[in-house]
Amino acid sequence: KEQEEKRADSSETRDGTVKLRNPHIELFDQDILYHIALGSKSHDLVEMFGDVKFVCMGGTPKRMETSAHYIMEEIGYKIPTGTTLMDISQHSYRYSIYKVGPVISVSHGIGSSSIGVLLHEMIKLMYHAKAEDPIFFRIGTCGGLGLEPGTVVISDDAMNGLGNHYYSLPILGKVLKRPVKLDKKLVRELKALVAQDDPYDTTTGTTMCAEDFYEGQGRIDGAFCDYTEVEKQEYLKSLVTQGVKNIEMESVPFSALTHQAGIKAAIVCVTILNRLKGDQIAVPKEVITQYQQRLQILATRYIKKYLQTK
Ligand code: R2B
Ligand code: URA
Repeated sequence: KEQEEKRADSSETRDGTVKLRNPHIELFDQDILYHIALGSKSHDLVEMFGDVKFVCMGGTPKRMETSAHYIMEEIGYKIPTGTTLMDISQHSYRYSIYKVGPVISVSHGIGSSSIGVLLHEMIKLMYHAKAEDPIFFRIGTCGGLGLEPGTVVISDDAMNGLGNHYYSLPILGKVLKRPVKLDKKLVRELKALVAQDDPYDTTTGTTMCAEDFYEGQGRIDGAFCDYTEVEKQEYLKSLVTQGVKNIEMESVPFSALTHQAGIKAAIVCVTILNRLKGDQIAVPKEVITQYQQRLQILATRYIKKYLQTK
């Protein structure tokens, strides 16, 4: 098992910089990262992002801005008095990027195609910037299976709605399957950062990645529903027996594409409801915000520890 992990780790490039597995890019005069409003010629990407060690992704622009402020406070990063953190990609009107020293906080939107597009551009950004050994985190919300709302789940595996542990994408009329792989050592390191007195549980397990929030997650509260509550319960219970702890919408492309790029990555999500008990999200916004802080806390513990040892 250890050897398998070592082999997975060695997919990182030798000098730590991200290698692109696309021969075409180097032949372009400039590479335009359209959805994040950056370009390899229009911007000095090495100067702007060469120091990046962490890329934290989460669903919404606001949450990633808040997260950037939290990280700034925690790592003691100072920006000039009178200035504020800026959304570097504000002109894209798609994703928002905040940078706090070696940490990027970026929004990814909802679902596979949204995070997929962003991952292409963030991986290329790390390549152009010559960033060394960047670690990618996804911090997000999810539906839990039999877990108390507010539980933090560190994914140790991910699967799609068919139970497959790969990311399938139609490319040139054929389905390409890329294996899902998460860094087991990183999962253990994150687990080790759970404090005895954290007033909530943190667990590990498989994350199911759905292509939809409603029917794709077996909800009965969408605009359509062609199954019964009993069928839904049977399905959710079958997921539990497969070791699935939570359901969200980005884990499969995130873990497959970071692995494909040789980038170390982890997914940490907080459950905002127990799907065995219902479908509607009735928790007040403020409570969800508090839950989400738990993810920032864990990610920041890792970031601080990492920065202290470097
Ligand atoms: C969790 O929450 C979002 C849907 O509400 C989706 O992005 C996800 O994975
Ligand atoms: N996000 C999801 O994708 N599903 C949930 O149930 C909650 C958050």
